[in-house]
Amino acid sequence: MAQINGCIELSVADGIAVILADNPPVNALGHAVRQGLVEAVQQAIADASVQAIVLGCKGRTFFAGADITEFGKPLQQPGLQEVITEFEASPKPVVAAIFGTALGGGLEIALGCHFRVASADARMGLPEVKLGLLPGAGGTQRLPRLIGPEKAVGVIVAGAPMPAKMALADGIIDEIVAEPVAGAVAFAKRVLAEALPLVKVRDREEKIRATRADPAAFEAAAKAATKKLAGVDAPAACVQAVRNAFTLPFDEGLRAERDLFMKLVVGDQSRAQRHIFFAEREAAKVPDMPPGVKAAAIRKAVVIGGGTMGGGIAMCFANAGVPVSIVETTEEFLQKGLARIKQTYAVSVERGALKQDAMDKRLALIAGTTDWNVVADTDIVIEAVFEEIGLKKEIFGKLDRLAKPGTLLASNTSTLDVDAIAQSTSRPGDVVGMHFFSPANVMKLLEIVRSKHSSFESIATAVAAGKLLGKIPVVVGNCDGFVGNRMLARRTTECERLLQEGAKPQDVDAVVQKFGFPMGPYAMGDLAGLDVGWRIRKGRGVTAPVSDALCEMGRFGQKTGRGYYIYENGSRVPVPDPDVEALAAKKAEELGVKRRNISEQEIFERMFYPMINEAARILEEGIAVRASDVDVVWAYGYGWPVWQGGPCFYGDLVGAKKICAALEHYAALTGDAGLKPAKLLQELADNGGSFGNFSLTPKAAA
Ligand code: 3H9
Repeated sequence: MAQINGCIELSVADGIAVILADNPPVNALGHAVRQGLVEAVQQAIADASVQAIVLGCKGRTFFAGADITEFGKPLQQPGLQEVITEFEASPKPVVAAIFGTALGGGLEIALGCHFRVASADARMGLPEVKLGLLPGAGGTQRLPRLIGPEKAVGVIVAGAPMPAKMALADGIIDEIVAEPVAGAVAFAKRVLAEALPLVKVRDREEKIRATRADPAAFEAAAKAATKKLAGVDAPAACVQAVRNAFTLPFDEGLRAERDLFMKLVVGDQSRAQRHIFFAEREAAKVPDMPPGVKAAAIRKAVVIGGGTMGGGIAMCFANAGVPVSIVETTEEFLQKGLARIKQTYAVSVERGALKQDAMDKRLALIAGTTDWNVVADTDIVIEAVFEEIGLKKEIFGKLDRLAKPGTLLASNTSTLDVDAIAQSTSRPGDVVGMHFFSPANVMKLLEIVRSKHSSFESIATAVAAGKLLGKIPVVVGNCDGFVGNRMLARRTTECERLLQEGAKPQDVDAVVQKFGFPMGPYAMGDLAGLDVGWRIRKGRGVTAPVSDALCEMGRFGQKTGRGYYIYENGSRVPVPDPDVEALAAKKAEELGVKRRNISEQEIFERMFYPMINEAARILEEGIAVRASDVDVVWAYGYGWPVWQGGPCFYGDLVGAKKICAALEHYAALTGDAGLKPAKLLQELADNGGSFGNFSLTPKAAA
């Protein structure tokens, strides 16, 4: 065996050269890997004893793509396209041995091999679009030649990986094998024995010929794939690159692909999406966590409260294969809650998103009871009852008496004081907040709220539980509304003010949607139910005159057919309502607020800058330890478009100076000192700093 460099080795046995990469954790195709691969394949080609070559990986996966950390830096040769060309041009057959996740450049290098085998549980795909990119190492030219441009455009624009079985059916791989490298070696020997021709994917024309003659089906597929992606650059570039596969000769298509890739990789959208990729992985890391702290195993769970949130959380456990019991106060509430869960699963089955037997398995994992003693034998309890501190304290007192030592006691509170909840037990260290987002079984974000008492073991267990449930955990500090809702409150305040000052809900929603949010704040309020915020306001003794008046009229949003908008006959499409405008005008008059035309620019700034300002306060106080954590919260909990990178990333793009100036203006305009620039934001403005370079020790550990 020859060690080519730190990550590539080459061995020859029985006339077959095996090239193995070892670049933990995911065998990303970084510079050393690319360099080693070229050297290895050239040696194998030059070695007269070698008749065929196998390309595989050590560790947990075949190449999971190009090394994303290298993007945006000067390319160190050889580039991935050059590496692939070396393999493709080999006069000796090359077989890729796929396992784990062959993604992006990983699949592209496999497509440059003459044959591909994969283990049954392997997954492969071209997810570059999720990083704001397109496959830049031949994927857009080779995949259409294997599966046809119509299918390829869907696969590349969606960026979703496919299982080996599907890849086999589509002709992406040639065989499913029990063990990747041994299977690939056996396959290579068969290629030699049967003298199979070495047809390069680049030379295959049969799947693109028909599209070249009549591209109508391709154009329709491209339109369908990009339907909801207006304003995002990468999907359109993917489409153009795949179109090139049947309109241009291969080498020209490859050059055009590289040009499109280079343009995207330096753009703000891809930078934003790459930022979110790494931010998501960073968010669960707790900087002051001592080494060696272990998360407790989660084998059984209890959820207190079978309402919408409780039911959704119970579904998360069942979906992850963990038995869960729901505790309710009465049999009637319990049955109602269980029926809602069943109904939610049934809708998924109807839509074809879930198989009936999977639904049955999940339902079998969910039990319900009115007997609190079930708490005595569980690893985690998540309380999901009404947002009422007295009630929560009472429940935690009870949990304290009943739960075995070491059980993680979590509250799904969205705003309340987790320190106070923890103090209602004799084991405050075991208490954390686990704030799920609605619908809990769908939304990826999980805010893990560490109180000043939370032990590191509890935090680690909560993070591990979040990952087990397929969530993206972000560890945050304890304050009113934590990270997400605290920032949202700033936007909500501006929403009320803008109505009084003369903006219409549809104008504001249009601005927020144009930025890329799936919904504007008023349509969102109508969907969630306006009574929720009304109740919270009443509890806190605050008013929002227009919104309060709507609620007093029984206009709670979609569920009552009227809210900020009208919803006729059960429709979910918001229709603007002149009555709301009239109501806003009336309230403005009562309050002495002068109404005026409000520009799109002002709406935009008032929707986004106060939130960015609040993010700065949140960072100052150590409620979030990284600006990127704030971005993850907004991307995964509130629909902030990933190609806009999150509030802090976006704030850096605009620049703290510009935001501070606008905030000073709006603070003067509204008389709200809370709109004045936060200390940190002002510092960034004064010193030319950025959120991206901000760091702070977490509050709880300070
Ligand atoms: C591409 O290929 C472009 C080409 O078309 C053209 C080029 C010219 N690079 O996710 P995990 C790190 S674009 C660098 O927690 P899992 C990750 O940050 C690429 N680093 O593990 C983390 O680091 P840390 C197309 C990477 O088991 C660690 O590895 N490929 C890369 O849950 C573990 O990651 C993709 O988009 C990378 N490519 O999931 C695939 N990938 O431990 C992106 C991961 O310091 N990767 N890291 O936090 C994934 O989807 C998942 O990581 C994967 C494993 C499914 C592979």
